Amino acid sequence: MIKYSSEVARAKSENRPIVALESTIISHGLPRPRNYEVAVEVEQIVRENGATPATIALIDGVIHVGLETDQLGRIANDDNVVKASTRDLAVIEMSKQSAATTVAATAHIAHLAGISVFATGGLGGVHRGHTYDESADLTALSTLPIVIVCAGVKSILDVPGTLERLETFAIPVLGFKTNKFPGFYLTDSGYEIEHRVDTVEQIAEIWRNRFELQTNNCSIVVTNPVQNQMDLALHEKILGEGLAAAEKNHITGKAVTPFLLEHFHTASNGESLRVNIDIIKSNSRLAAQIACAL
Ligand code: PSU
Ligand code: MN
Repeated sequence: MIKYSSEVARAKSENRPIVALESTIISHGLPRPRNYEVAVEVEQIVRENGATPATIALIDGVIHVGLETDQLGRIANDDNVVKASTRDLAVIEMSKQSAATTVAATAHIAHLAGISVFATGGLGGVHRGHTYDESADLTALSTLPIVIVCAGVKSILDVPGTLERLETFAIPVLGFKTNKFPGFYLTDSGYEIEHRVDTVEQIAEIWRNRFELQTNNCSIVVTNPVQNQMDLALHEKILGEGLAAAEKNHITGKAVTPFLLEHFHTASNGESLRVNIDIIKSNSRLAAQIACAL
């Protein structure tokens, strides 16, 4: 059911650390042509930090764990690539479409493939103002034992609402070298995190403790704040305009997040793009280090 890239197949057979990478950020989160370049650069960062990158996507209905260069190019550049969450996977296998996977779907496939560390930019979560718009990322992470490295949840979301949902799902949230919950484009969302860790060895110890305590049925969220954040006033202005534009244009369902991210990249003249790229690179580096420590 799963096709592995030669690189990932080798790492699996030699039992070496692997980092799963999602593909919706490539197809629907970053503009062309930077998206392809970033996807390649992120994989290289994982390798330089001692792990094997496994970018996950569906090509012509087949689940791929690890993409060859031409397949990465297809996910980045083909207009027919759809955004797939967990519920879409079986349908896309049947219809033989190509799809990029969200955090939820990527985490699911990573777990099937025996990979336990995963890097993304910002998690999905509870959307502002829309009571029932809550990313399936949250429910997926509530049932999958993996470590996910992110810069918090996307700042377009209802951050306190999302933190409450993470608590409900008993998903531990760790601040890497911080007690402030990161705000994706911003270093600090304005909300505190109870648990701070300063080394990857501490994360590995928590991972092992969970197995013994049998509190390992869900994910561990490791949050890694961006160093050089977006200008705060610019962020507020663009966010307000973006939310209003989404409402005015009746953007709903899975189109909401790509719409708002695209609005940010255009309206900020590439400033949010710079930050988003910093985030995904830094998270991939940390994920590789965690994979080695596990
Ligand atoms: N992080 C980013 N850019 C993205 C995403 C995460 O920096 O585009 C994607 C992830 O794939 C995540 C998805 O799962 O956005 C959330 O979409 P939704 O809100 O529709 O669940
Ligand atoms: Mn949604």
